[in-house]
Amino acid sequence: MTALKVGAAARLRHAVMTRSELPLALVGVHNPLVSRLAERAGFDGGWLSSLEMSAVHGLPDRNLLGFAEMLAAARSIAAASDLPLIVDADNGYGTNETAVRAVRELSGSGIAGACIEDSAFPKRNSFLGAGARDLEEPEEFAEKIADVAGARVDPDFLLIARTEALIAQEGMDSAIARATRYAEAGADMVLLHTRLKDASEAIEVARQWTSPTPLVTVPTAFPHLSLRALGRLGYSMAIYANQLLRATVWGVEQALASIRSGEGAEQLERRIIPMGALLEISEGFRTAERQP
Ligand code: SPV
Ligand code: MG
Repeated sequence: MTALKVGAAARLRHAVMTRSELPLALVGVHNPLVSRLAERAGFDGGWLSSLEMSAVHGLPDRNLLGFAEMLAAARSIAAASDLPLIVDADNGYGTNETAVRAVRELSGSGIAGACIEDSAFPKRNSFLGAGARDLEEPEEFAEKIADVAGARVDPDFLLIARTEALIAQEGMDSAIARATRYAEAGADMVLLHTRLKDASEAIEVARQWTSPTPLVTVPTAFPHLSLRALGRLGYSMAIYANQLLRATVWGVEQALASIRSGEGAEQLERRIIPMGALLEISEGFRTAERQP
């Protein structure tokens, strides 16, 4: 299994380097089934989101979910399909040492890459509350990036450095300076996260970014920008981080309401996938069992 998944990092790295005008499209995959469906739908990779995994575990996204839980989820999700998986490793779970351990374990487990952000411990989700939040000092975080870059077991393991400078309202100059420093420290890609709905920051980031290190975006706040539009701006990868869990919650709530309405499950039966389709998916899992 490990040997096959080492290939996932190489495939994803190759895809980043050789992509044409469209950015690679990654999608949040919160369990092996969803990852399998995303692969079937033609996505380039999966994203193991800290927000989605925290929510799935009944926790807020505040560094409460530990690395061991993320690693276990990452391994089972990566084993279920050939979809390369990037793990959202938050701030590396505290110190440089905890971040190094995370990257060493992930890169030795067939995971394709990890994203590490400069939020101080404990982080909180970027969409939670407005304004100031604590970040690590740029030099301190650059050292963390250099440390984890050197700790990779698989040299193809893709390292995304993420700055929360725009979320923390430090300004564009600081965000660009931080990302530049993190790229110099050894990140393969950089993500300057923004939640401005008019996409003005995302547009400005791409306009000001002159380094050859490819840019990643999480377009949650600006869904009106198509993948093609993001590519035209200069982005190499777009991560649709939480749409599938939001769709899941939406579907589950509709189903719950329908059954509770007193009509039993008859109405619902017409709107959900038939049993045969679910069995086909689950039988596919069994027969496509992967061996190294
Ligand atoms: C996540 O999916 O957990 C992310 C992206 O880090 S965001 O929720 O926008 O912070
Ligand atoms: Mg996260």
